[in-house]
Amino acid sequence: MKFSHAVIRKPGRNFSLGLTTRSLGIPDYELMLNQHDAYVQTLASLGLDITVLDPLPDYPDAYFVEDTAVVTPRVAVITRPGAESRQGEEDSIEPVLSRFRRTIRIQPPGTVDGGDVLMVGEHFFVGISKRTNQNGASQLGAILDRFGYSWTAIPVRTGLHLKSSLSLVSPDTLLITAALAEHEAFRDFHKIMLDQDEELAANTLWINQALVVPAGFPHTHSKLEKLGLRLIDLDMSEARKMDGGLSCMSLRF
Ligand code: CIR
Repeated sequence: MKFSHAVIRKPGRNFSLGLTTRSLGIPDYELMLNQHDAYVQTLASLGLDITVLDPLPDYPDAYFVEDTAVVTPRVAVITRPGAESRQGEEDSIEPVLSRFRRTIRIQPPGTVDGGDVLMVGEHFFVGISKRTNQNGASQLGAILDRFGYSWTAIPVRTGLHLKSSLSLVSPDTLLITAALAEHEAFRDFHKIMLDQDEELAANTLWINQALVVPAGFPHTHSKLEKLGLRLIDLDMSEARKMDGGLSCMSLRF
C-alpha cells in the first residue's frame, strides 16, 4: 500500500512520566525532541504529508498516537486504549482523522491499542494483549468484517503489543521473533527471524519502498539488507526507554 499521510504528535515536556516497563534510565527531553524531529523529517522525505499535533499535557504518552486508532483505506477505527492513564487520548484524534475517513469508535468495555494491529493488505492481525482485550478485538473485528476486511486474533504472550514482536517488511515477509514465528496464522509468510538479543528491533516501518529501522541492531540490519529496500536507521533510544518503537509514533495512511 502506498501511504500518503501521517499524523504525529510532538512529545510533551512531561513525556518521561508516561508508562514504561523498561529500566533503561530516565529519558532526556532535548534528545527525544531531536530524535522525534528526525522521525518527522524521515517520514516527510518518504513523501508523506504530515500533520503534527501539539502535546496533550494531561497525557504524557499521547505522542504514541498509533495506539489511538486503526486507520484502514475504508474506515478509521478510533480505539479505546487499554491503559487507564491513556483513555481520553483518542478524543483528540477523532476530529483529525474524520477529515480523511469515516470514523467508528470502540465502546467500553472493549479496549484496543493500535500497536496490537498489523495490516497486511486486506487482512488484519489483532493481538490480544495486556492492552487489547477480547471484547475490543471482537468489536474491531466486526467493523473490519463490515468493511470487507478479514482478521485473525493472535495471543500476545511477550512484549507490550503484537507489533513489539513483528513487522511487515515486504508484501509477504515478516520480521519476527522466534516465539511468534511458530503461530500458525503466520505459516504462509516468509520470515526473517530476529536474533534473541536483537528482539527490540522487531518494530520497523515499511513506507513507500523504504524500510525505517531502529539504529543499533547490526545483525537485523544485515538480514534486512537482503530485501533490497532502502534502509533508513533512526536512533530510537529515548522512545525505547518509554516502551515505544518506530510505528508507535505515527498513524500512517
Ligand atoms: C505505553 O505504555 O502505552 C507507552 N509508554 C508506549 C506505547 C507504545 N506504543 C506502541 O508500541 N504502539
